[in-house]
Amino acid sequence: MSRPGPPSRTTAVRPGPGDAAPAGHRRFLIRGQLRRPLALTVADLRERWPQRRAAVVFDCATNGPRHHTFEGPLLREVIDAAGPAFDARRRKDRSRYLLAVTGGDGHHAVLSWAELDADFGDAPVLLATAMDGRALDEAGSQLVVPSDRCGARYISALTGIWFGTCALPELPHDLSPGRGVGRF
Ligand SMILES: Nc1nc2c(c(=O)[nH]1)N[C@H]1C(S)=C(S)[C@@H](COP(=O)(O)O)O[C@H]1N2
Ligand SMILES: [Mo]
Repeated sequence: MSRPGPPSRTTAVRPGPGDAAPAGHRRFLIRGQLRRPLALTVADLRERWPQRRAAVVFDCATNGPRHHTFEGPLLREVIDAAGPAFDARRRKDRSRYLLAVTGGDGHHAVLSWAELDADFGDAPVLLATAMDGRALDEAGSQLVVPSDRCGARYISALTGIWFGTCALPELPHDLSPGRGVGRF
């Protein structure tokens, strides 16, 4: 005998991007000023790009030093596949772009494209597919910034990367000495 009752929450709640997918099939989104935004699983990161390895040490104010070995593609190559909106032939144009990287708990941090770009900082920043030999399909990808001494940008359980430029705040018209300095 069926009992009347409230509809099950699973039919009433609309899942957010990837929420309903089983762990390991969750996608994180690469969006922003891109010609081909991407929704990727950790398996996609492993299969579609060459894998690099980085042995890193990073430090946390509360936890002390951490030693890990990560594998995964270069973030630069993944963003390249998404078709950045800049003029690739012009270094000055490339130098204006930012990436905001977000974890599942809301922790986020920014990188500049120039940190990654081979003509500027050339940092081998990875989107990890494995940590210390264990696949990250269940946990989610992790940002790896080998040149960072602090752990804050080793963002785990990635849910998204935004790529683009920021509009500068408008400058006041009056820039005479002593006027407005410190307010812009
Ligand atoms: N998603 C997420 N990633 C994060 C953080 C966080 O709060 N959320 N904290 C960062 C900081 S401040 C440090 S020091 C390292 C700590 O890494 P551990 O947990 O492996 O020691 O994770 C980084 N990645
Ligand atoms: Mo930290």
